[in-house]
Amino acid sequence: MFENEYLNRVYADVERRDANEPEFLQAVREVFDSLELVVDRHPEWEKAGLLERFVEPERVMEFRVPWVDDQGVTRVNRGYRVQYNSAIGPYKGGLRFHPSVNLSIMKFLGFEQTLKNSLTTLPMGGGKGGSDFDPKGKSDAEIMRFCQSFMTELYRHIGQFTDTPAGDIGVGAREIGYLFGQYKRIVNRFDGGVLTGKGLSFGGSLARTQATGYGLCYFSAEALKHLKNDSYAGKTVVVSGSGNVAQYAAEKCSRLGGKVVAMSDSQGYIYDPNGIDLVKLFDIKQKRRARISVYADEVPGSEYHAGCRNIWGVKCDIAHPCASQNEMDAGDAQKLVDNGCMAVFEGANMPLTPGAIDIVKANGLLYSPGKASNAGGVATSGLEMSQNSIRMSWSFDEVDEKLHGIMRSIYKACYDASVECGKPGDLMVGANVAGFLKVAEAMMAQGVV
Ligand code: NDP
Ligand code: 2IT
Repeated sequence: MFENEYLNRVYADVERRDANEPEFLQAVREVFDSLELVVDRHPEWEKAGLLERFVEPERVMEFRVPWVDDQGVTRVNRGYRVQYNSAIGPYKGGLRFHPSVNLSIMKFLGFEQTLKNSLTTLPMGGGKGGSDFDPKGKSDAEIMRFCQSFMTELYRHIGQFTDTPAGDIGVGAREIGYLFGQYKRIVNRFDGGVLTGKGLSFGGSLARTQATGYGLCYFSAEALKHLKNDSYAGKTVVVSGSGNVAQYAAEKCSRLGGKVVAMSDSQGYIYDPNGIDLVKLFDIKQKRRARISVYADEVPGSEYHAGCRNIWGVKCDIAHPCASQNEMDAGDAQKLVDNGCMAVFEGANMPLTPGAIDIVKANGLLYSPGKASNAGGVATSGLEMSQNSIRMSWSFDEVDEKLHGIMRSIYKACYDASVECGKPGDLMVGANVAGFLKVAEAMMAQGVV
């Protein structure tokens, strides 16, 4: 499967031990494909069991989360925290509340987060957590009781020098607020650095809410400029999802001159040939927490179509998948190609299946993996921790400028590594190799731990 025997052997072991974890295997395989280009140069890795250690999370917690719903019925969910790798800093990464959450998804996200955090230039290791709890249709009181129960177990595993969770799918400012409140109550300490994505009144950073979406567009603009001497100006853009990442990606690329004509949720997508009205969209999603179909009910000239995958049939120049893993398969990617799309930049984590990546790359589209292009969120979480440590808060523009600089340097690191590997412009290879080399160096320096 791989040309290198060491990669083959380690991958075969992962495949055997983690046979029931398809998303984790998918993430490992993609990275190993890229490492093929550097592993021969590092015979010391095999001797130190580096890859064997890298594919094993340092620690996995799985726990019961009991809570009582508004009818007085006891419910039980499963909670997780995967402390994947702490070679370059304390574990850092989001919490996901979604019914699909399982160990495979937690591990793939922790694995990706480790490489992503390495690319940010900040000292953060990788972790991820969450629960199969479904926030949809739950009252505020139910969400609060669930978050309190979740934190009642999680608190003993986290801390600013140990592990700092944040948001991800289904976990936004409201949930982080409830989680922080319960943490503070249990430990009797205002330890701001224990969670990021906090509200602005209790230690949150300006621009963290916007950071993943904005960062995605800063990265993409850099790639468009450097590789194609082009920009968002005049481009038609499709953004899947309509959550935190999608909303602010849509806002930033519109500001940079793109026209976003389609967005989605897990049930369907909207098409608005005039460009999505973001004030309306933010009102529907942030204030009313309603389905995206409401947009088509309220905006003349727009349409709603059932089936979120069909969004990839909408003609566009640039595609930003910002919903969830494996949301675009080979057939979807082929539709983008057939419609003349020039670039796919990932906002979500692993939104393209391996088949979709093959098609996008084989047809010469620009492509960036989420671990590079969506790293602005966690990078700004790192900036939130810095502000908490120095007990100061920076202005929106200061944080945004730092974020912009970080995204530029991530792009440069990916591009430089792609050149180094003899694949100039292959940002997937560049991200995997650049992200891994820093973690590898730190792991080698710290001995067999
Ligand atoms: P949100 O919960 O705010 O939004 C998620 C969006 O994706 C919703 O529109 C949701 O639709 C849709 N969605 C979720 N699951 C699926 C699915 N299985 N199929 C189709 N659509 C789905 O999450 P975020 O915007 O925070 O996260 C989106 C992606 O970005 C995730 O992959 C996340 O890991 C990644 N990411 C997030 C960062 C952050 O800072 N928040 C940072 C970096 C990456 P519906 O409402 O119908 O469920
Ligand atoms: O996938 C991700 O990078 C996130 N969900 C953000 C993690 C963080 O710690 O801000």
